Amino acid sequence: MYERHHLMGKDFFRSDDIPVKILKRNPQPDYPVHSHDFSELVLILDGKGTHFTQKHSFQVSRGDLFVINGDLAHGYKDLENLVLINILFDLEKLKLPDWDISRSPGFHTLFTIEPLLRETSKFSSRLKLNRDQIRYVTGLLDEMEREECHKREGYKYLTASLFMQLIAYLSRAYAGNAGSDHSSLYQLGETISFIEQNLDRNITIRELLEVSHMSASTLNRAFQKITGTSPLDYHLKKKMDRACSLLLKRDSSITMIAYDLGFSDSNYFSRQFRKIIGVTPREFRKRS
Ligand code: RM4
Ligand code: NI
Repeated sequence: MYERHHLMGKDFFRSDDIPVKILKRNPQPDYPVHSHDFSELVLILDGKGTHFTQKHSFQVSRGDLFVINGDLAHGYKDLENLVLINILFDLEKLKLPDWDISRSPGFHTLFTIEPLLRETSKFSSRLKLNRDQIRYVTGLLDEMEREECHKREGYKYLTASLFMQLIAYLSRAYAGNAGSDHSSLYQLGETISFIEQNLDRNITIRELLEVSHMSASTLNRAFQKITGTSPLDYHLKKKMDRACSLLLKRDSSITMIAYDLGFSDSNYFSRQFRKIIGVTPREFRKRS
């Protein structure tokens, strides 16, 4: 058995620096199972080998791109000249603006769904970049490395924007590359993006089954694993998150906010809000 170890962000990102770092492994040596308190985006450039988690392993080769969420234990073995680039990052510390990325199915697939379902063999697929995509992505990564090296004025700001560019590009690539083998993951991404785009009304489980192309039990199980709740509860939770940000803006009444989120009865909205957030919308607004 390997000894398990935990890598710490503070050993890779300086405290006054931006929590994004490019690490080239040429070659990547066999590496025992470990976890991190940061996440890792991996692009395989050359060679081959086995990437493994505690329950599962898969062969990697050029063009494979996947995200390892911090607490997932993983490692590499049986490597033959494996060359890869790691992008270490900490999304919580980065605090990037959301804008429209949460509407992108590819984004959800790559950054939430895949990392969480990687342990389930049914969902073992991942994004594979083609030659042009690899060229584009390595170009962005080279630029990020140069910024880090020279640390010229505004380099943190620029690095954050390059990283956002990378995320958006890969999210799009997921849509374009979604072949049959990873379509079930991507369909889950589409389902989450459908939910995000329909916070202004009620949706039915039937609609979700249509978007996901899954049976009710598969969809439910996958959702439990990804979000810890059922799809409809997740929708409600997202509505309430939006309600919170609308309440903070203070430019519309509680009744208006209820209507904007598809509630025809603002008392019912307030009760649901309280059930999920713990206080009524009025109290929430008063306290903040
Ligand atoms: C290792 C390997 C690990 C990564 C560390 C930082 O060589 O690629 O996955 O977490 O580097
Ligand atoms: Ni790692």
